[in-house]
Amino acid sequence: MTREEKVKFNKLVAKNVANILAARKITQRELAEMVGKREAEVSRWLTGRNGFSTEAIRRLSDVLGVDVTAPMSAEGLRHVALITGVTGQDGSYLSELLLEKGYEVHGIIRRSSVDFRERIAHLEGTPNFHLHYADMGDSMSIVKVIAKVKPTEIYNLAAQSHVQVSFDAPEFTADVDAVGVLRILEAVRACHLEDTCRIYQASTSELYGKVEQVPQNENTPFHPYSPYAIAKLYGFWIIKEYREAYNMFCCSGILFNHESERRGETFVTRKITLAAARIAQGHQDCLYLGNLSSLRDWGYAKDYVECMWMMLQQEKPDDFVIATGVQHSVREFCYEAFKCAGITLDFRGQGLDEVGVCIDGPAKLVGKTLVRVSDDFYRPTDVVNLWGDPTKAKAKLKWNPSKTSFHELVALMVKHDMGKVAGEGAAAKVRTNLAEYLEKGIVR
Ligand code: NAP
Ligand code: F7E
Repeated sequence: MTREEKVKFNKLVAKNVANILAARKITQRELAEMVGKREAEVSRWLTGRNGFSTEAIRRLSDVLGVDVTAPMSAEGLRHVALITGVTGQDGSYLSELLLEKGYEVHGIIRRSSVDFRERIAHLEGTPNFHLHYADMGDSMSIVKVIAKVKPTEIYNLAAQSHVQVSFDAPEFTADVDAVGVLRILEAVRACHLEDTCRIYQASTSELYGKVEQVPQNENTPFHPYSPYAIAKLYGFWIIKEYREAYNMFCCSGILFNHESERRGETFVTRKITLAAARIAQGHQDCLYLGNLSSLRDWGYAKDYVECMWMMLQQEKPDDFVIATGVQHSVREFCYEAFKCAGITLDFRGQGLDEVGVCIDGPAKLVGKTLVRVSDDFYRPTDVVNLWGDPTKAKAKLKWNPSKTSFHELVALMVKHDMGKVAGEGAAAKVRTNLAEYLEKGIVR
């Protein structure tokens, strides 16, 4: 440890011990008796200036029954989060948020033939950030991690999260997205943590599917419309069931689409922002999309992970719709993204014949068709009218759905991808070329 780290460490231990004493109404004299030291010595410890010997830390941890070196809340409670899906878009932002809040953060990762975990690479090696191998399809691996980590909060974000892919791999999607939730719940019970561990389940606006009401709130009936949504419906209900049957603190966040610079490249927003950047820089000729009229309520992922945490800090477990309350079409997202890349599009025609033509921008692009529709990107059943009503989250969680506007979201994604493409150059060209895309089996 450097001198600076030592000072920080001593301060943390001193603060933890002081918090525990206050929460449990233990005096310094009583603590001195418990550890077999003079009160003056204990008093010096608590200033945090003199430092703690290894022996002092062991004694304090023993008598107080808690690791006094671990991050804790002001009430002297451990703050240990386990995040499944830590390598994903939301998992990476949530890790950053919880680390900032002083949590000990543990994440579940799967073995992959490629070792680089792009979204969390900057966190690896950070104190308080730990990774464990497990798989949502493997009960024992989940039990082992939960038994070892003893989390106080679990954020279950792991999922096969691509709707189109759920038509291609429906059984895997059901196993991970539905039964996986049950595995987490049962593991918590098997480890006897059901009274102390709070659980967040990543539910989704896809539950509303073939919508029966707009905008959608917590009372809107569900009509799931894909294998993904049907698996997630099981997750939603099993969370509710364990809340009622076993009095467990389980919450579902019914999150509407949320995007970012870290969004997977085959979701429509990121596919568009990357394509706009590549087309603007001459690395791609045309962007092929599916249903341009599909409507979504798009928010910024960084704002949404805050809500996950807020839900678990409530007095009572509950479910919340998280959305911006503003709706746009895929076509509008596309127009806005190209505009941010310096290209003005005009959409002409209908259905499969609709095209986006450049009417203003770099001279070599004006008059060219830059967006086309391909039925390869249409789904067997598509959800086309999602629009969330975040009134409950605003009132109860005091969450601000307007923190990042649609325009700001598109702009920050395009800015990021303009930089990424400039850095990668032509090497990135093949990734969104239609033939390559299909050939790689990324989509049907
Ligand atoms: P994402 O980027 O696709 O991340 C999914 C995560 O799940 C990845 O870390 C992935 O690991 C992990 N995972 C998949 N299968 C697994 C398995 N068998 N065992 C262990 N881990 C597994 O998704 P996201 O956008 O961050 O979304 C997070 C959660 O919110 C998901 O449950 C999603 O369904 C839900 N959701 C998302 C949105 C949205 O708009 N983003 C909206 C509503 C709900 P690898 O990196 O190894 O693949
Ligand atoms: O599609 C249409 C497509 O794949 C949005 C996941 O995070 O949010 C996400 O699911 C819309 C659909 O997201 C293309 O048909 C048109 O109507 O970006 P997406 P999603 O299906 O809404 C929910 C809330 C989740 O829970 C999921 O985990 O855009 N669309 N053309 C296209 N979609 C894609 N992917 N590619 C196209 O070319």
